[in-house]
Amino acid sequence: MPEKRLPPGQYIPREHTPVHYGPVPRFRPQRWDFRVYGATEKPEGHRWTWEEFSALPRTEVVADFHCVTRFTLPEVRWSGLPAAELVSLAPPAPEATHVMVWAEYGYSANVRMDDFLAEGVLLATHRDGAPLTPEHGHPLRLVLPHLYGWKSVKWLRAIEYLTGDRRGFWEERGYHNIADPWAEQRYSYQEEPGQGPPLA
Ligand SMILES: Nc1nc2c(c(=O)[nH]1)N[C@H]1C(S)=C(S)[C@@H](COP(=O)(O)O)O[C@H]1N2
Ligand SMILES: [Mo]
Repeated sequence: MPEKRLPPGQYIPREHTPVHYGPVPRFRPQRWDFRVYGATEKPEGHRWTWEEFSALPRTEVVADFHCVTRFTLPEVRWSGLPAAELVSLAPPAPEATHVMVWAEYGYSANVRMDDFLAEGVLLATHRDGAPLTPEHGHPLRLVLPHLYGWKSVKWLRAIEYLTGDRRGFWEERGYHNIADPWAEQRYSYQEEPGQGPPLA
């Protein structure tokens, strides 16, 4: 088999263990909703119940998944609603430049609108053909395969359109604002001019 290229500093682990900060939330379908708010075209924003959200169209994406702790999971198969479809169902105001992705318990990650609209970005309900397990984000998570994994927010509850950038949970705690694994954008100090990737 030809060797596939990995982003710099990454390796393929023997096992996969879930990675997250804090406990796994319990899914309560009656209470769950998904919202799009902030700089939306429609001032009142958008809201879906679990039943409504489950009826939205699904697409499959197969992509490598890169965690900043240096492991890469090869060829994970996700299915869900493409983020670009969500944006057409819930259009942003023309001034929107970024999105804040919100999870249960206040975890968040910021992304540029162009990264959110990129090909392969999904609001995923399934992984490798089965519904997400609780540890991997059930019932809904974002998947942004072209950025480090901390931006692939599990237990997704809302998208907030922003008219300017604001840092999310890890971006405020020393991690890079953009998080491109191919450019090895791991830490926030690399955003300073003249700071390259960290030494191994
Ligand atoms: N809500 C939430 N989402 C999260 C995290 C988290 O702590 N909370 N951790 C992130 C990190 S660092 C990674 S690498 C991936 C891991 O996804 P997995 O556990 O399904 O492999 O989830 C991301 N999504
Ligand atoms: Mo991660």
